Amino acid sequence: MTLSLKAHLTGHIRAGNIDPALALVLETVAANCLRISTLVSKGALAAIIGSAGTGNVQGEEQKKLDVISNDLLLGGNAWTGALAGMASEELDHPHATGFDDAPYLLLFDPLDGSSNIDVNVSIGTIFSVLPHKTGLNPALDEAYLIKGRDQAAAGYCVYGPQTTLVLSFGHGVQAFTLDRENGEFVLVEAAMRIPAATKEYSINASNQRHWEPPMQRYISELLAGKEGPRGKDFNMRWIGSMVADVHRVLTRGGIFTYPRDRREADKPGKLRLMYEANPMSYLVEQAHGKATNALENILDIQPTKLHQRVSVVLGSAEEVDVVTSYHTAG
Ligand code: AHM
Ligand code: MG
Repeated sequence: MTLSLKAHLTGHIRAGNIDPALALVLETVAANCLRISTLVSKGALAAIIGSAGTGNVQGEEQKKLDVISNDLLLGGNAWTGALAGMASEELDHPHATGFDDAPYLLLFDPLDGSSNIDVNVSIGTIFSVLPHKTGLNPALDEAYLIKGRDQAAAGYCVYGPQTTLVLSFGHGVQAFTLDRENGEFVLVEAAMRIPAATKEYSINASNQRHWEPPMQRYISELLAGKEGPRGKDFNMRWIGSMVADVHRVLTRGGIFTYPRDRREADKPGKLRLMYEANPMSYLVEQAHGKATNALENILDIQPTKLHQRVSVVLGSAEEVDVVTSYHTAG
């Protein structure tokens, strides 16, 4: 028997594991991801390929699909009455929905892996749901500066050969594949689990000369294989879309890292804490993996800025422990 996302959420509402407002938020996000997935699958036929000719708050070039996905998520999630506001990687400041007393805030990277859009490689949407503290103005950045540990839910939708939604609201991690004919997400994995040990790693090796010494040491030991101090061969996979690289880690284990490097002292890594690192770290912990910024648990970082960047090391616990120990030693 197949179980739809809706049926899954309804079951958890009955069991007291999720409140109806949060379930509505997740269902609505999924419905909007379905719309993005339809556009992605049409590619050039839907005129979504190429640059939008604009830049985002971090000075990065925006692709047409970045802008379209952002608008779609903002518009499509505003109506539920469960969200007081939304913050996006593509917006300078948050967007208030008008429901100032609503219990939740939604944060998203509308289209992760922008460099892969035009070449037909997996991309995705990453999202995080935070509690909205009554009294805090949802149009202001401050309302969103909450630790990842306090997320009410997190997830992503990967647009690959299949469109798969992966989410957690604190009761493990579930994966749902889109059944296009019936227009619904169907449960395909009830409890994703990252094995503690792995032989696979994921890093953009072209930045190697810029890494700090502990990361240089770690990767050189993996490259040394059986003959090196780790005593086993490792394989390398790098898609270049965090959402797809982390999906592989959640599916079969591995370690994914986008470390800080020595180029820009004031920029601790490329990835964004609120839109990428926090939701992915929440999923990874729920799947029995670990996530640190090479020094401390990502979910324990107190955010100070909405668009803050962070170094990311996540996945199979044994490897994350090794990387973190090299960075914290002496
Ligand atoms: P984006 O959100 O603008 O797509 O940027 C984030 C992406 C991640 O998906 C990926 O891990 C990383 O940037 C790849 O960056 P690079 O190609 O510079 O190594
Ligand atoms: Mg991204």
